[in-house]
Amino acid sequence: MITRPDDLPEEELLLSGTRSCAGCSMSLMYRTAIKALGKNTIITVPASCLTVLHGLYHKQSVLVNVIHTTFETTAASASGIVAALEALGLDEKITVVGFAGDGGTSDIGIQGLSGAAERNTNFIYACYDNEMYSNTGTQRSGQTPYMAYTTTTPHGKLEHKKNIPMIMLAHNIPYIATTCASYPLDVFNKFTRAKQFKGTRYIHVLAPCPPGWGYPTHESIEIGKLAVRTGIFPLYEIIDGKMFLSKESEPYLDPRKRLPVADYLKKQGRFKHITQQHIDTYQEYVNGQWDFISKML
Ligand SMILES: Cc1ncc(C[n+]2csc(CCOP(=O)(O)OP(=O)(O)O)c2C)c(N)n1
Ligand code: SF4
Repeated sequence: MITRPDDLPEEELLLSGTRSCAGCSMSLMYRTAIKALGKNTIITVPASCLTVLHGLYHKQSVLVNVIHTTFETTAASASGIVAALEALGLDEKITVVGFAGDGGTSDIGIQGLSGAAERNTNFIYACYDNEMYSNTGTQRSGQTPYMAYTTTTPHGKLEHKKNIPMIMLAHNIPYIATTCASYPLDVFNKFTRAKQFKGTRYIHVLAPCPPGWGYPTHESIEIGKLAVRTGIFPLYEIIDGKMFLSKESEPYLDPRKRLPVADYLKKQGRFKHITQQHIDTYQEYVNGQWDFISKML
C-alpha cells in the first residue's frame, strides 16, 4: 500500500494529449489505475468516453493493450479473453480488466457482468461512474442520482442510484471496492489490491464530469472530495464478504462529521432546480445509507 504521491510509479502508461474533455476526472483516475495494473494487462472497453480517450486507430493514448467492444459486452468480452489466456497458459501473467462507464455497467452491461461474476471469471471489472451517459450527451443512467438533470430527466431524476456494489456483493465475489478519482492513492491502492485476488473483482470509481455535472473544469477534485465528505459516496472495500471502511470515509460514520449534502448539490448545475424538500429527501437517503453501512461493519 502506498501513502505518498511520490510512491506512485513514475512511468506513464497514459500519454499526454488524450481526447477527453478538460477537467475530466475519469482520465485522471484511469492514468493512476493503469499504473497499478501495469503493462501486462488487457483492457476491454465498451462504447463510452473511455473509448474516445483512447483515440482512433492508428494513434492511441495508452501503452497497455486495449480492445474496444460493443456497449453491452464488456464482461462477455473479458470472459472470452480470460478463456483464451487460460488455453494458452498465460492467465497467471496477464491481468484482464473490463473498464466501463456507469451506463455500460449498471444498465446495458449488467447481464454479462452478472453472468461473469456468477462464474467467478478471473478478471477485474472497473466501473467509472460519471452518473450519466456522458459520451452521447448526458442521458440518465441507473447511476444518475436523485433529482439530477440529464437530457432525459429535464426536471430531475425521481429515483435514487442503483447500488451496484451491493448487487455485486450478492454474487459472492472475493473483492469489491469503491473509490473516487479525487483520491489517486486510494485508486492506486485498490487496483493494486484487486490484482492480488483471483476470481471476479469489482471496483466502482466515482468520476465527476464537468460538462455533465455543470461545474467549472478546475473543480473536479473538489467535487469528488465533497461527495465523500458529505457521505454521499462512501469509500470501502469488501473482502470475502466483510466490509472495511476506507480511511477517507471513516470519520463520516459519525453523522456529526458529515458535511450537509447541500454543500455538494449546490455546486453543480445539474441540481440547480432542486428545492429544500428535495435536499431534505437527499439527506435522509444518505443518512439511511450510513445506517446500512454501520450494520455491515
Ligand atoms: C447498443 C448501443 N446503444 C447505444 C449506443 C450509443 N452509445 C455509445 S456510448 C453511449 C453512452 C455510454 O455511457 P456510459 O456507459 O455511462 O459511459 P460514458 O459515456 O459516461 O463514459 C451510448 C448510449 C451504442 N454504442 N450501442
Ligand atoms: S464528457 Fe465527462 S466523462 Fe466524458 S470525457 Fe468529458 S469530462 Fe470526461
